Amino acid sequence: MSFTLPPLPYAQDALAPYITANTLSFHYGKHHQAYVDNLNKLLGDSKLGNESLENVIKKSAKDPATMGVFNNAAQVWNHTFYWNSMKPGGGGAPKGEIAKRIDADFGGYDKFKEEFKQAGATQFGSGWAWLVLDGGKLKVTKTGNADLPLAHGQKALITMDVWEHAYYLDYQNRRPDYISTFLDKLVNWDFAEANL
Ligand code: MN3
Repeated sequence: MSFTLPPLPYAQDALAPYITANTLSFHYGKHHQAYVDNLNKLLGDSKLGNESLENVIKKSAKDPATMGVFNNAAQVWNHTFYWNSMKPGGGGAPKGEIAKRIDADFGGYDKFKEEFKQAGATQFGSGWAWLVLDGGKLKVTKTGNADLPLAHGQKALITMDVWEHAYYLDYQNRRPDYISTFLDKLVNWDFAEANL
């Protein structure tokens, strides 16, 4: 069995002008595809390849001998989760259960926003900013490179890619502008709520 690239949940130009089709053609079409291809190459005929992607991630985490498998498997998972963390016409403050939980655990949407922006802006080098459920409480976290909440016993609700390839074609070095745009125009709260 081998892993395949899941379809994007929208057209490549659907997030424009905030994230352009040009960015998605590279980020989804080249980077995400490369993680899938590398993972399949590294797994070869190994039995691990018959497991779910989540199990491959859990079983390869924290062992230096399987670091390549972990990095590529986690990046396959992270990117699929990231595409779903955005939608055309998304962004702004959430409604419903997720809004209540954000109010309860952060003291309001503005406080959450500040923390999430800070996490994304201060992740040194490549990585991810997350909204996670950790021990029944919502938290903002950041991870380096391919690392992800699943490897830390947390449940991911939303992620934002802060590797340069996620924003450089549209925002160059302006990572804070990309982060603000993600929150104001793109974030998919329906997805976060479904993950609760
Ligand atoms: Mn990426």
